[in-house]
Amino acid sequence: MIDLYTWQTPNGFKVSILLEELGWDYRVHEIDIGKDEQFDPAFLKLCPNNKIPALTDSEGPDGAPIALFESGAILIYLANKAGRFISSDPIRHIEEIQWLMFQMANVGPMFGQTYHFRSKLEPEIAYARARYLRETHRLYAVMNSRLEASEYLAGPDYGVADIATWPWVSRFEWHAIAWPDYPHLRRWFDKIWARPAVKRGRAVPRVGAIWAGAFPEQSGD
Ligand SMILES: N[C@@H](CCC(=O)N[C@@H](CS)C(=O)NCC(=O)O)C(=O)O
Repeated sequence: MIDLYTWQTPNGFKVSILLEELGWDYRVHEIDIGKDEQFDPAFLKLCPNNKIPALTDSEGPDGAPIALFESGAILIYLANKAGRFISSDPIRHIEEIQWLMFQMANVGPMFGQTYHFRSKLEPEIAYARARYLRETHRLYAVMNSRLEASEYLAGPDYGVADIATWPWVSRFEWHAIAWPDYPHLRRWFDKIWARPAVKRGRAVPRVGAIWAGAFPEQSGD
């Protein structure tokens, strides 16, 4: 049995989307980071870095249980176990890992900082706000260029790099973007959002009022 410890955030959605794509049974454990549940000693045993997501699999490698944290590692683990959403061809495989690392090292941290500083009002952080927003827009442009040349981020096939990146772009209303500047990214975004598994995974954990699921056009501010 797979147990997923998660919350309604982009890093959590990555794993629930992949599990929904795989169609595997899994139990969801809500870790409300707004209530600091990520610091609970029981959760820290699974993730010493006090961040969701974490995952346990009672049937890990060689049939032994395994506990994992870091969303990128969890995606690689699940995709390898399934033999899906990551290619076994050596070149395709490393391209998938490359774009997954691009998400883990760039899109996640920079978009996260943009949200953090744009949600604060103190004037002394104007520099930080501008710096991270600029970096966020640069990353939107990198993805847009890549998707002009490629159907999906890592190549012709939908895979873990897309599953890792899509939830972060789905928070585009935090990023003051003008969608007309990124037509290829928008094409990719809408195509992935049309997948039923993505809609199901984006709604995990199902707590409180779930976001309505309609993506309005955004012209920036
Ligand atoms: N690199 C980590 C980042 C995880 C992460 O930042 N999780 C956030 C939610 S999206 C969190 O749990 N924050 C709680 C905290 O920092 O205390 C991963 O990809 O798993």
